[in-house]
Amino acid sequence: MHKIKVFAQDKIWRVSASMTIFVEDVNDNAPEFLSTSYNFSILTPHTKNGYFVGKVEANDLDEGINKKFTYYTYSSHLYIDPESGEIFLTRNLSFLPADFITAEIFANDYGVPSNVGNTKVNIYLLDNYFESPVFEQDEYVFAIETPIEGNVSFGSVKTKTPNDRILYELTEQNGIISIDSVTGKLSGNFSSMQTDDFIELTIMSHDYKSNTPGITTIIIKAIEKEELEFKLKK
Ligand SMILES: [Ca+2]
Ligand SMILES: [Ca+2]
Repeated sequence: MHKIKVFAQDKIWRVSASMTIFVEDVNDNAPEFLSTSYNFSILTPHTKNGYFVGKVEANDLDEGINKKFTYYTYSSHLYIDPESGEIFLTRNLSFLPADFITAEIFANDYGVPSNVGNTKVNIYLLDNYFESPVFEQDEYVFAIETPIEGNVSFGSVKTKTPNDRILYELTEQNGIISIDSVTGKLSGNFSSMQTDDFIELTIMSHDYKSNTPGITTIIIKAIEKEELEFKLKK
């Protein structure tokens, strides 16, 4: 919004008027999906027309009409609710030779010209669920030299039989530690940690083919820098 004042003047009179100009939002953002790909699994006996697969979600950073969008897909196997992003099967898939289907999902905004965002949906068709993904260690212990500033990566966790479907997740957020859900790499911002402080957290590994997640514990101990050097010398 801009406010301006306009003057008009002849030899005798001078008049002015204030104007307010509203600048409409420019549609410079495409709807963006929260994830670049989504993995879902279905037990084969459930693959019937109308079966609820899962939900995708996108956001558009524009305003007004430029922010509004609808979901759609060209897949003949899937229907997506244009408003909610909920995905349903349109047919029985048990006849398929593959145990896996993939589809592209789009979100098209109402701006002129409009913008399109996209994501990928992978759906695994299973005869039964697999066992839970077990971590290589029941407990991981990490030492952090204090003082330490900024966000640092300090290690990683891994399951015994890694596959590209496993997702790692912290069971609680403490605002210090974060985990890469795909690689299991750990990072933290330890600027508030003092020597001898320690953090204990639980991490889950989800293979979406499994009913129950794998679980491990990480313990992070803050060690004084000199102490560590001393230990190394010994
Ligand atoms: Ca937009
Ligand atoms: Ca905009």
